[in-house]
Parts: sequence; structure tokens; C-alpha cells
Amino acid sequence: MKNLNKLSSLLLGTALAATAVSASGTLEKVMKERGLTENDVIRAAKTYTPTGGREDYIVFSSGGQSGQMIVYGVPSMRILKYIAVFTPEPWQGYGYDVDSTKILRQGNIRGREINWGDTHHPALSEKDGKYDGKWLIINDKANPRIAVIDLLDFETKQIVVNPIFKSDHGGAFFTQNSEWILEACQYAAPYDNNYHPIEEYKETYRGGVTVWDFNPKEGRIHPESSFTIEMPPYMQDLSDAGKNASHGWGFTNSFNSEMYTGGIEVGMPPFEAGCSRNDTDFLHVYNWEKLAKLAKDKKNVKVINGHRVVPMDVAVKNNALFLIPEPKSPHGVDVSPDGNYITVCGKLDTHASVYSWPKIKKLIKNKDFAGRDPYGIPILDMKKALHGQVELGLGPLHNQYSNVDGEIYTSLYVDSQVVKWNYKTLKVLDKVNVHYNIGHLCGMEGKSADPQGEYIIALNKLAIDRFNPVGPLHPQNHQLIDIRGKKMDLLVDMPLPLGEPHQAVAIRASKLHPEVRYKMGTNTKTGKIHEGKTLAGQERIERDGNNVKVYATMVRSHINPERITVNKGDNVTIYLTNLERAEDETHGFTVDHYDVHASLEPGETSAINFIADIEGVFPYYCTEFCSALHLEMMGYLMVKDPNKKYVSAQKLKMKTMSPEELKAEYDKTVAVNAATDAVIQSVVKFLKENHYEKYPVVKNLVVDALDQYGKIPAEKKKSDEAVAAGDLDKAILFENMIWQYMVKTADVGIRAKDTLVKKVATKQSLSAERGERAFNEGGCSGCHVVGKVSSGPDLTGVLQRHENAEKWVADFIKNPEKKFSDPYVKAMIDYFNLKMPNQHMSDDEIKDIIEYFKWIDDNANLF
Ligand code: K7E
Ligand code: CUA
Repeated sequence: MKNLNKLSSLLLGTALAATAVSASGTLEKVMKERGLTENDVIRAAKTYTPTGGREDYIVFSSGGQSGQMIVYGVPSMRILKYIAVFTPEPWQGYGYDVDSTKILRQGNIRGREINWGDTHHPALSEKDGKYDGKWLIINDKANPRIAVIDLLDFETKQIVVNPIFKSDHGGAFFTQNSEWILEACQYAAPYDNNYHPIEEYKETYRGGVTVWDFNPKEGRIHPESSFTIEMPPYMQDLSDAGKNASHGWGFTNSFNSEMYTGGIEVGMPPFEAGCSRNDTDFLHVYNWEKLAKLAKDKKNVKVINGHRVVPMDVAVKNNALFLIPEPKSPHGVDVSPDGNYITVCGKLDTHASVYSWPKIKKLIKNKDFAGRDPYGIPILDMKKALHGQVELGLGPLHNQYSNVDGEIYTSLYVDSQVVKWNYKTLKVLDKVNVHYNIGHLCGMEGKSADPQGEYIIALNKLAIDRFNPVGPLHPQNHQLIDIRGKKMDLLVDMPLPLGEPHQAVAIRASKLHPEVRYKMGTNTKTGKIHEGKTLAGQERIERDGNNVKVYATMVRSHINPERITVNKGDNVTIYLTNLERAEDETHGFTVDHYDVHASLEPGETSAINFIADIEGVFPYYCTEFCSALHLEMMGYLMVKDPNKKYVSAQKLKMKTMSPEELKAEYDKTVAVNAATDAVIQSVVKFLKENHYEKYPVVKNLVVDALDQYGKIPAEKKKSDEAVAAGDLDKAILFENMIWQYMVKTADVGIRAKDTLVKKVATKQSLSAERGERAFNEGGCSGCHVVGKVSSGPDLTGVLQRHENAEKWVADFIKNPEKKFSDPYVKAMIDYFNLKMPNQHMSDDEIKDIIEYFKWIDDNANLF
């Protein structure tokens, strides 16, 4: 990171010396034109990521009402992915193919389909309180559910419905070894599914915390071994799992200890008035570890809707549930990395309250209670449990930690600020304005046991005037703040047009290791081999009564089979296997008019299903532009009505080719294939000689190229058979198919070669790198191809061809006309019938190009 700072000052230094940085102007000029200050440029340099660049951190943000998750990078703030979770998402096929729809339907509640979610709190799986990069979970506030996402492929694998809550906000939170997930209720309601009058709120409405059993090895929640801790109807809110010193315990806020039930329509003041009447609400402190053990015994639980609930009196009797007053209408509760401090922010209080875990523990141990609530739960004395309070500003909500001991960052909703302070010394250190009305804030691994510092992201509720207006509904605004210096520095805004992003979590990019392809035939939702897995040659259509099963494959650039004929009313399942091994070679699949879609990543098998209830001819096609012949990647579904008689159309007479013409075309096609194959063989030779297998990126490409190449013998066999049977027309088609495979092989093979050249060549100096860019962008590459004579001479060895060559070449680039009478140049002009034009390169560019030529000569064997 220090490098970045250095880089930007370097950039600025050189800029002010008016050095060219781009073809269209100097930095100074650009700054002037765009009205940028020096600070703006430094901020730009801190966040700008050049093409092909990578991020330091990956952020997973809730997508709010979209029911999805948003993945983006820091420091660039570039969006990388939306993860479909509770909402159908057509691009990924989510909810439009059979297997993902099964996941989505795990979220049905009481038999009803629910097709959206209100996502609030994502959490990353932990080992010893530190992120391990394996699993991601998120809650749905509206329909109390938790979803599990696998970070090997960033796909949702499980949705679990809370069987007794009617809403959930304070979830999801992993315990420090991901053995459990805490999910707190929000709006209290009856646990059962019956009607209970609001007048019986205190008696029959309940809150609570569900403790979900999570298996971190397989990444699944096990509802049968999970349980809920019954709590009073105090409207439990945000929670946090204890860690290190406080491991085994959970902490949950609440905001309606008044147990007010509103009633504007009967002349009562609204909820907001009644819920904020008391000066304090309650922080719930509970020993989930002890309760998990107790819950195993039948006599300690009530079973409601098939789910085990530990009643309050059992928890109290076993010293596992306590309350501590906290300033009224609190929101965030955040446990420090060492587990010893618990910071609570009250929305209506200007203070943050820092509770001391050792003090709480002592009060519990000594049974030093200040009283009991109406349900008999012991209340600890607030003053005795507090480490201290600090005045931060208006509307403190949430907290994040940094790598500096005691340092904490808090969002101030009303003040629209982030405040940096110290929860040990209780001193305010710095404040920065954000735009506007910040909710959560996201530190880098900022709530784990190993926070990284560096940045804070402000997740603002309002954007107001930050972006071009796009109508009354504004984008959300995420703002990246640099916290490496003494003062916080707001670097950049990112509009997010998807939903309200309540909370986000960030992890070091180096901890994530997603896959680039699946094992062939994988059902990505279960991780197992799909029942519909189909390899090349196994494609078929099977009929069993009205059930038609199509076993299809997809590979650049065809779908097999290409014609499917069914009867109206048939129940059609099409299994699709993407046979590709190439990185990023996804195919999509749809049948027009039938509202189905699948996204097939390399190696994936997926299925779509529909009742063919409308007659007609329906094209099906690949929906991803996967190759030059992507448009040709199609077929026809033909739906016939078995009760109808169809009259066949009269055949048109068309002219066909003569046998001689056919033979000539066949010979030509075979010859083109032979020439193409020679190119492929030379590339293969180069790759082998330079040990491509040592470089994973290159190896991936070669695996793909050879995969394509391997399909040729089967086509050749069919071509030869057609020739033997005297059907040259068909043979030509198979030869064309061979050419298609060769082109795809060559395409990837050459990419592999170019990549390998850069890997095995000596490292380019910065100057040579700039020279290569100037060479390519300045027009030189229009006539000169390195390693080959093209419209101009090959420039390999150009620095050996002349005396005092560097100067000679530099002069020539600068002023080509001056050398046109030079005998050597004259000969070249005659040979190529072209004169080298003046490309108006600057002296610096010429110097760089010469460095590039030197690099070429050092690596001449590779071109
Ligand atoms: Cu503050 Cu749902 Cu975490 Cu929104 S919550 S801000
Ligand atoms: Cu496959 Cu387009």
C-alpha cells in the first residue's frame, strides 16, 4: 500500500513536469479540463485499477430488497457479481432451471412460493474468529430465512426457513468456528401459526434467538439439530456472537422493552412514540453453548412447528440468559476482536456504550443482579457492567474495528459522518462527512478477530445530489474511505442501483480460491454428478408415455440434438451438459416462448422442464455470445398436436452442384484443413518446448485447446465414411466441422502461446513496457509484426542491422523522410512498395520503443 502512495506522488511529480501520460494529453491538461485538484488525482490513483488489475479485498454486500447479494472489489469499487439468493435471476438461470428452482423453493413458507427477500446481514465463515473464505450466509428480514452461499462458485446452495419467527433481523452471525449461526427475531409474534389478539401481546407474542447448527465442512445448516432461545417480546435487533474471551456467548439488542403495541387506528400514539418511552432497553446476554447442550434433553424444550424451543424459565434456571439496560432504541452491537468489549450504539442517544465482558462475567458469577424483568430474567446493573460511554454525535448505529488496538469506527446516521474513536481510552479521534445518512459501515475484515484496517466503506441510505439524476428513486451510495492516515480521507463514490445495501463484509482477496470449471457433469446445486450428465456421443431423446427426456450437450458452437419433436401436452425435460473445459466459456440455453433459461458453466449439467402446452415451432438457442458462430448455436423444438392432420407442403426444386464441382470443393476444404493443422502443430511444438504445463494460466488454455482438437478424429471418421459412401456433400459438411474445431483450437492455442511468451520471456523494463504500448497504439504494429515479415520488415534484430543502430533507428522513427535515399531504406521501399510514415512519436516514446526492441532481441527465440 505504501507503494501506491509512492506511485501517486511519482505520478504527480512527473505530471507537473508535463510528461506525457497518454496519447490525448498531459496529466496537467486533463486535470485542468476536468477541474480536478491534486488531491482528486491522488485519490484516483489510489483507487484506479488498470485493465487486468486485481483487487486487494472482495466485498459482499447485501442487496436489500433485491433479495440478492452484490460482490465488488476494493480499492476499485468495481462490481464483480450479483449472487442470486432469494429472488429469481435469469442470467444465472436461477429460478428458471430445475435445480436452482429447487433451492429457491426451499424458501417456501407454509406452502407458499416467495420470490423476493429483504436481505440485511451477510456473514463470512470463521475459523478462530478469522475469515476462512469458505462460506457466506445472509438473512431475509421479511420472510425469516437464512441462505448459504458456497465461495467456491459464489452460488446459493441452501435456504432455511425459520419455523417459528415471523420476521428476522439480527442475523446472520457465525460463531467463531462457524459451528453455529445466530439469528435474532425482530418483530415479536406468536411462535405458532395461529391468530392471537394483540391484547395478549405480553402473554402470547414472543421474540428470541434461533441457534442454527452449521456444519462448516459441508457448508449446510441442519435444522433438525437447531433450536431457539425463547425471549420476551422486546423486539430483538442486531446481535453478535462472542469471540475469544466471550466465545460461547451471544449478545442481542432490543428496542421495545416497553412492549408497546401501537394502534394509530384506535387513537393510540404510533409505535415510534411508545417504543422510545423508556430511557433504556435491554441487551440480551445468553450462553448459547450451554443452551445447546441443554436443548439436547427433551425435558428442557418445547417443540413448536417441529422445532425445539428452550423456554425462558429453563434458560434462567440454568444461568444462561441475562439482561443489561442499554440506552434507548439501540441498534448495532459489536464485539471487539479480543472479545472483551461489547459496543452498543443507541440511535436516539449521542453516546456509544462500551460494556466490559470481564465485568459482566463477574456480575453473573456473583449473581449480582439489579432486579428481574416481568418474565423473571435477571437484570445486571448497567453502570457496573459498563467500561464507559463516549459522546460521538447524532444517531450512532454500527461499528467496525481496525488493525490498531482499541480503534473503532462508528456510523452516525443523523450527522452523516463516520467517527473514529478508541473504545479503550474512550477518546474521539477523527470525523469525516459522508453522503448521506450512513447505515452500516464496512471495514476490511472489520468485525473478525483479525481486522485489517486500510479502508472503511460507508453504506449510505441517501445519495441525493451525488450522481446524475435518474428519476425519483435514487441509487444507493457506497463511499470508500482511506483510513491509513491520521485523518480519514474519502476517496470515491460508487452508486449501487439494486436495493438498500444494509450491511457488507469484506475479505482479503487472497483468501478466496474459487474454481474456474466444474467436474464434468456436476449438478452445481448439490455438488454431485447430475442425473442428466451427458457426454459427447451419448446425446439422445427418451420418451416414456407423456414424459420426454432430452439428454443434450453444448460445446462451441452447437447444441446436440438440434431438433426435438414432441406432442402438445408432453412433459419435456431437457438435460444440458456444457462439455467445455475452457475458462469463462459459459453457454446459456432457452426455448423461445417457454419461460425457461439455464446458464451452463464449463462442466455443468443443468435441466429445464416445461409442459409443451402450445403448438408450434420454437427456436432454442445459446444465450451467451460464446464464439464466432454463437448465432449458429441453435435448434428447433417442434410441438405437434397429435389430434391434428398436417398436410405436407409441396417440395421446391432447387439446382444442385455437379459431381466435379463437389469434388473440387471437397479437395479445397481438405487442403485448407491441412494448412490450418500445420499452424496448430507449430504452436503445439512451441508450447511443449517451452513447458507450458508449468504455468497454470497457460495450462488452462492448453487443456481447452486440446479439448477442442480432440474432437476432430471423430468428425474425420464421419467424413471418410461419407466419402466411402459416395456422399461428398455430407463429407464437406464434416470437413467444415473439422475446420471449426481447428479454428477454435488455434484461437485458444495462439492465446496460450502469447501468454506463455510473456511468462518465459525476460521481464520487461517499465520503459520497454511503455515502448510496446507506444508501438502498438502509435501505429507501428499496423505494418510490423514481431517475428514475421508482413507489410513491413520483421523488426527482430533491427538493432543489429545498422552501425550505431540505436541512434539510426531513433533518427529513422523521428524523421523517416530523411533516410528514404539511404540505399538500405530505398531497397526496403522498393520491396514492400511502402514508405515508412512519420508517426510523430515524442523523444521519450522513441526511447521506450528502442528499449522494447532490445527486449525483443533478448527474447528473439520466442517470436
Ligand atoms: Cu442498521 Cu438491517 Cu443492519 Cu440496515 S440494519 S442500517
Ligand atoms: Cu454457446 Cu453461444
